[in-house]
Amino acid sequence: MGEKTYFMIKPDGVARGLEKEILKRVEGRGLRVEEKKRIQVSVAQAAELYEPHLGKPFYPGLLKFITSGPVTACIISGDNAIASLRELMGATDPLVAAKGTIRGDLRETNVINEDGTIKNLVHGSDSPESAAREIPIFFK
Ligand code: DAT
Ligand code: MG
Repeated sequence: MGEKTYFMIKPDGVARGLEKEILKRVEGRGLRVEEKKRIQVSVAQAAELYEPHLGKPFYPGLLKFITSGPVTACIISGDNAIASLRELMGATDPLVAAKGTIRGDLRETNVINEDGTIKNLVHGSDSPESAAREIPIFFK
């Protein structure tokens, strides 16, 4: 069944010039890049995106990291797009992300920022509810 999901190449991925390589993997998976734009995430958008993590110890660092430089915001569509993209992304911690995943294959040596934030290259909605909530934060 066709689905849409919110996907974002985070500041570390953009800064390292990995957009093409990452989107090639997404398309190689049979998924479609419906929308794509290079943006600077505002603090308001960051707070809305990461609202489910409010109160966690890494929340302030998360906001700081995602607003630290340009990102590539995307809408990705396709069969089972949400789970398929999550599988392609790999585990949250790049050090344990499997080979063949974006986070596992493209991670840098030092994956932790000074404030403990994880540089894991990409974001993808984790459920249909999250996708429905996250897409309108970035695409009107
Ligand atoms: P994911 O991005 O795999 O969906 P998540 O939604 O649990 O993971 O967390 C959102 C982001 O927050 C994640 O990409 C990196 C950061 N993060 C999560 N857990 C963390 C932790 N224990 N320490 C530092 N940063 C963390
Ligand atoms: Mg998440």
